[in-house]
Amino acid sequence: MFQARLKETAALVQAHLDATLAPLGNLPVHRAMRYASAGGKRLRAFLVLESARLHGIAPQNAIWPATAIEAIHAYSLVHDDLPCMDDDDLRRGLPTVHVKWDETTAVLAGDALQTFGFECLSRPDCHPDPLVRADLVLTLSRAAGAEGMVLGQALDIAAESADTPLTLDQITRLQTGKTGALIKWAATAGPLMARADTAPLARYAADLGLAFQIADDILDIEGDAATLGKAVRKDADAGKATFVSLLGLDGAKRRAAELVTDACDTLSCYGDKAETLREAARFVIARDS
Ligand code: GRG
Repeated sequence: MFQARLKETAALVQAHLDATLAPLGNLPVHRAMRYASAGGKRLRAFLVLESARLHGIAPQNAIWPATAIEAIHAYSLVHDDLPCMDDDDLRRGLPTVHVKWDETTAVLAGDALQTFGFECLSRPDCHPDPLVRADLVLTLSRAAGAEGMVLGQALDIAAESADTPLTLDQITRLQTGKTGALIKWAATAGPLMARADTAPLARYAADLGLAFQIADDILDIEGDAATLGKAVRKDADAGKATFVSLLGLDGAKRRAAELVTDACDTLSCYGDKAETLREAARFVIARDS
């Protein structure tokens, strides 16, 4: 069920991105936006659509926050790949934007994908109630910004030149921002749109986000570069503290499995209706890309 829903999500989001980005021109920045927002697993969009489905939100409304979160995620990857950040040549199996075009185009395409994400949330088609739209914008701004993803990225960059490796608590705080904040927003988009309690899905997503990052650290060691579509062993070779370096490979796998069990238990209030989200949590630590 989960694999089918994820595939369905990928097709829906791609079609929606194609339609909404088509009216833009054909300058390098526009082509780079289309290029950078194509592909990927679409896990964050899936979380939006599934949490919306759980709360009875119509798919034609939920597709807007699903597209928004994938645009913001794409911007973060384009900027993360820049030479001044993680300096990567390969993303989703293809040359990164600054390699295919140049750094200026990559910075601008990332900037424009970010503003496009917020535009998606602000459009009346996203939700009939302007207060709900404003709340979606407010919460995603916080998740993506200086208290969320950008904070996580800044802590990660600061750690590279620190004298001592980060502790487990520090890595957890860093990753809660860097990877976790967007995942949490995606999973709570449904209750936000329905003006319902976000707490159960926020707890589920906090565990899921950490499990996702631990799985990413494990894939950096055990994964295959061709399957992942990006370089591997970058963290290990740079001597960076990760969940694997701190917990060991087996310890990291055990911790990820515990987090997934906790994430699934948190959804008990939704009963069987949340089974696809439970499957998603199990997928996050079993994935090979
Ligand atoms: C530049 C402000 C700024 C932030 C960048 C998210 C991020 C912060 C950097 C990405 C670096 C990275 C590889 C982090 C590991 C976790 C992660 C976000 C992996 C990529 O997400 P997936 O696996 O990618 O969902 P796809 O391609 O499937 O969308």
